[in-house]
Amino acid sequence: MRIRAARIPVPRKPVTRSLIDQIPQTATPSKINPTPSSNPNKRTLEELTPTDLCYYWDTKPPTPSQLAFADKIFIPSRHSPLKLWSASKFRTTPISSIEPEVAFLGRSNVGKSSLLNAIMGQDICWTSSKPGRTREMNAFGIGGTKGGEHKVVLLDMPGYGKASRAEWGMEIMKYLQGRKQLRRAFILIDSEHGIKQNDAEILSLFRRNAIPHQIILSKVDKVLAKNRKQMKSGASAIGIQRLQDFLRKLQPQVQPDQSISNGPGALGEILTCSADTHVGPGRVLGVDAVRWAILSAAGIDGSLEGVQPTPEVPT
Ligand SMILES: Nc1nc2c(ncn2[C@@H]2O[C@H](COP(=O)(O)OP(=O)(O)O)[C@@H](O)[C@H]2O)c(=O)[nH]1
Ligand SMILES: [Mg+2]
Repeated sequence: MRIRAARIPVPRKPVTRSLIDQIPQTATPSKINPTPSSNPNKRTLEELTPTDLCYYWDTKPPTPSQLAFADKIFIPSRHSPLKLWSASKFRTTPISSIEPEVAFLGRSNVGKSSLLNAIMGQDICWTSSKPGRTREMNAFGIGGTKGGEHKVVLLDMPGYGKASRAEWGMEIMKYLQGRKQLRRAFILIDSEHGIKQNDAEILSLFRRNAIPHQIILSKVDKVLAKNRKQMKSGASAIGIQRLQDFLRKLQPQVQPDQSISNGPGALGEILTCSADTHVGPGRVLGVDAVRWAILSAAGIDGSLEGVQPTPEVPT
């Protein structure tokens, strides 16, 4: 049970345990050595790989060279990232572009804009601790060169849920259903809260409309460690196990049995990120795997770039 829940002075509704707290801890706290440097149960943030942080059940985790390739495409330059357009109505979005697009959706305050900034390596999206501040769809071009073309377009969508406008939901769905260039929608779920009712409704809508989608668990620092200070020194075996248990628990919710769920579920992998946890120069926790997922969705795997990821040497 998190102590924070007990501090709420006058709860308006009964205090319920968060999803994370309900997951049994499979490793025992007694195994933790309090001195991280010599602690075999603690991993530095640099050491954490997509296999530790994510859950891949239908796909394979990206290799180190694929991650390096993805990072290279997203390195900021004079021509990338570029803000391309903003629109509050689907009919005002430019239709002429042919570049593959991916959209980022989620409840207000889930961390969409923070993640996009981390992905693009630049504070180009507006972020706020107050929900409902992104009121438009904002499009950003990545991998552009002098000629102005972009390899992929990222869309920051208005949040749904608290402080959002009901008609945005309609506009977003119109966009997602009608947009030929859309390759995948990434749906962010707050790791502190799990799948809320409006997330479940969006997921069901996506399944019914057969829109390709994938889940990213945001703010994963809150699962990996108790607080920022602890997070800085790395992730404990317990924290990683707790995250893996959490991801496994989400699988049937994001990819339910097709015979009962009306349409295809999310892609068979769940990514995680912590947009404000820096892992090294220009590196943010979980972001390399998200970058690779964007490129995979857009069909940019290096084979047409002349910069093929180096094949992995079997060990
Ligand atoms: N602890 C934590 N807070 C985050 C993280 N990402 C974003 N936040 C905070 O969550 C709030 C909302 O972020 P924002 O990116 O504006 O969310 P959006 O409304 O979905 O675009 C801000 O106060 C951020 O600082 C994260 O990875 N960990
Ligand atoms: Mg935002």
